[in-house]
Amino acid sequence: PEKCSSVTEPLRFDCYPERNVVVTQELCEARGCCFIERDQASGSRQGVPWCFYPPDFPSYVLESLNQTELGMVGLLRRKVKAYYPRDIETLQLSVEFETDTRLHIKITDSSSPRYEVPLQVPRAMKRAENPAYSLDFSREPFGLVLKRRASGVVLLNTTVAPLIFADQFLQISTTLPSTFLYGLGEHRSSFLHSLDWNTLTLWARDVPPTSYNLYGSHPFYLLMEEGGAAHGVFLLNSNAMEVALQPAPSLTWRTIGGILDFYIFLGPDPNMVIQQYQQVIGLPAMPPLWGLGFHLCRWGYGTSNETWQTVKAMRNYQIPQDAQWNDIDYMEGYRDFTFDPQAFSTLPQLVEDLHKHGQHYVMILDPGISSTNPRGSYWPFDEGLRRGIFINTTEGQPLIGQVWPGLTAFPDFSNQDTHQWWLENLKRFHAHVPFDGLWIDMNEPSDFMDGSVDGCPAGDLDKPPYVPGKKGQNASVHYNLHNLYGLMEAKATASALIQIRGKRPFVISRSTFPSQGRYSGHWLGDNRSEWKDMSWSVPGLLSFSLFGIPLVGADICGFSGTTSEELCTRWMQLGAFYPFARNHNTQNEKAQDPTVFSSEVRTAMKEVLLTRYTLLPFLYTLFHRAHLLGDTVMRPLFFEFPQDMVTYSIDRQFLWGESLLVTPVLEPGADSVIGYFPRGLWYDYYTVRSGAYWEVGPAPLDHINLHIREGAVLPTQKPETTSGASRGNPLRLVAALSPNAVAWGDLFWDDGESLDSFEKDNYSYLVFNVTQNVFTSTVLHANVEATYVTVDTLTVYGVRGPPTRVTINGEEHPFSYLDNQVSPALCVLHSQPHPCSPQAPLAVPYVPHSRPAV
Ligand code: MIG
Repeated sequence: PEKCSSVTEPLRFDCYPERNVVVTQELCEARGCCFIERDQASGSRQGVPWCFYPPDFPSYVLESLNQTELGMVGLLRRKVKAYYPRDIETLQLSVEFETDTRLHIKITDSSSPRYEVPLQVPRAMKRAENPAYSLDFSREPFGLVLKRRASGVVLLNTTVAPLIFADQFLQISTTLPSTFLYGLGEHRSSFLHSLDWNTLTLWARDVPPTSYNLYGSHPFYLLMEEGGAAHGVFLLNSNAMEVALQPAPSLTWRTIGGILDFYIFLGPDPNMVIQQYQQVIGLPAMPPLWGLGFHLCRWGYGTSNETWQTVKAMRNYQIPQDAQWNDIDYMEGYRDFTFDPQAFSTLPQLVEDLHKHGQHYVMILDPGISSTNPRGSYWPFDEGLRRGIFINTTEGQPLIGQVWPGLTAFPDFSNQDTHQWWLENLKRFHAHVPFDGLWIDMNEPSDFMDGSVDGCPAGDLDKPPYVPGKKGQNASVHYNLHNLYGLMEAKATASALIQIRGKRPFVISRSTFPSQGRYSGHWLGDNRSEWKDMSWSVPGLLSFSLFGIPLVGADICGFSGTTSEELCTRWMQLGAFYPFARNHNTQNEKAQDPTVFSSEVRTAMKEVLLTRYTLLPFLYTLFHRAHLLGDTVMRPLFFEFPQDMVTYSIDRQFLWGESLLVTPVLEPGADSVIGYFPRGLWYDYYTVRSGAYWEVGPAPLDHINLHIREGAVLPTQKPETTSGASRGNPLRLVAALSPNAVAWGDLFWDDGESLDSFEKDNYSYLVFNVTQNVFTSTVLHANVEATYVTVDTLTVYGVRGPPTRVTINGEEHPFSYLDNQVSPALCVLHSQPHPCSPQAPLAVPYVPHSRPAV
């Protein structure tokens, strides 16, 4: 019919998304939809749905809309049922104008409560006074149209397809103002998503990174509007879901439970969108300084002594290492809270030795608790059973699945009693093996069985009417909570670490959900030792910057498969700039830690780790800014250059903060690398050279290209082989002048590990400024006891011609001049108003400490 052919292909919204069904005209029309087969001859594209909604498909009608204190509340009614079971007839729409840049839209059953994600989100107290957005409604069919006031750009328009709200199928579609869409994890994909009929599933699963859904679930996207403004949309929903992208451009959210609970963030720049998102989900924890050092791990250290040998070899070659890890090998029979009394008999001594050398120990824990031990021989299970803290089947018995130790029960981390039980287990183990951090794996949760020993019970939770696209698992009895498992386990684990060690917790989790950054970092899971896997890590990690989890890394040199010397060298160079830097390997593969390679390669690896350690004060300060403000640490280029659309698709380079550009080699056999240098001056980190636009830089095997952006002052430090030793060294400040000779930078510094040092005022914060040939260091906050720090050099990049003289606090000083760099020999400067500061401290308010435009 006419009404069907009038819908252009990009605007055909799928009325029959079910897989494993051959959609016939009959099936399609039974749903009241249009059926038009793909006509290849006419150039129709792959992915265009054959069965789609006609414009008059029955949807909800907005029956009433009333003002409330914070916004409005409306009633939606559906007169004609849609085609999924238990369609909900009347819905409540609530809109809250929470802040000028944040809008909250919630749609739920108006008569009975439904499952909502148990996440504490801040509530607004009063209605936004001057919102950056305007919202219009369509009554029949119901729809929302959201605009950015300043530009008139339509950010959302949900009138393009019907709203469906059945008990186990909720769907809403919208147009998008551009195709520059990011986020929606966890997937392996380019940073910029394809909108070419691309459907992404969000359901936590234990599968090696492929193009399907992975370990975590992040229903959040960031979109760059043409013109440089950005907005973000968060659907607070933890059920299995799909997001269907199509070239209109448009997007469909399709979830199988919960409610539709949206937060929309108006930025207007991408940094602000991510800050605003984190104001809702929570700001990330400040990691301990040692967590930013280099970590070494592998699956398959046969013994504690073998592990120890590696640590000793690293020390022997003076290669930086802050933490040694153990995988499941250390356990006895893969049981949590045990260690193998033979193979790992010296584990306590190893940990003691690490501590003696200022190093740390991190071990793995899996959630599955072995359930087959004789009574009385395994306290974690016996006690868990006694306290009733395991996830139960519908019959009320602990659900038994299978993981590494064999049959296992799964702790229910949505129960506070489970947190207490987890803490007690960790405490008991810590008394023998005083670990410092925890690695929580398999917490999707992963189960080697399909369901449980009893299979999957019948019923709507295990056989929902609609199953989002995924391979392998069926939705289980924890239908609503599944995607939250990693988050809840991380919360219990971080809290236990605080109670046991009294210091900042360090937790790395495989499964994640929004607000995870408050409790843990993340690694990208089981990649392969292949070049393409190395390049996938960059977009993978950048996505987690959007998700508010700044402490992220990928297995350096690759997990499965066999690495090569060249790949591992390049990967160590890239990995030295992962916010969380860990080399990890699978079992039965050759060792790939830096000590096993030729001296040339070993030296290259050592050098780049020393560069990381040199930059630790800068990196640490970026983490403070993430913790305080929600800034990103590993940052996409377009965050700094939102007007430059070339940057929108760049995911082979990234920044640390706003000013250090990393251009890794991601290909074999390279001796140069091409990078994009957005407008402005970029100074080569090693040799002072300015760049502009696409440029080829030399990249011999022992070299990674790093550039400092004009206008930055980087606090660096002479490196040692542990962060604890480095942090005692004086600072070396590097100022990279802009063409008008100004620069700015800052330093957050504290003891590196005590809890809430910022919140408790036990830190120092310094701001560095260069203007009119004067470098000024200003102490905005000082806690000398916690943070004694001195400066021994200042290097200024970009000085035109040798200066006639350099004075420090009015006194002439000797200096060196080379290649437009001036390095005066500096006096000592303390973390309090100090003699090197030639001017009185500037009256700069402490919060927010953002960088002035240069
Ligand atoms: O089923 O503990 O992603 O890093 O080495 C595999 C063994 C379980 C998966 C993790 C990987 C770890 C491995 N684990």
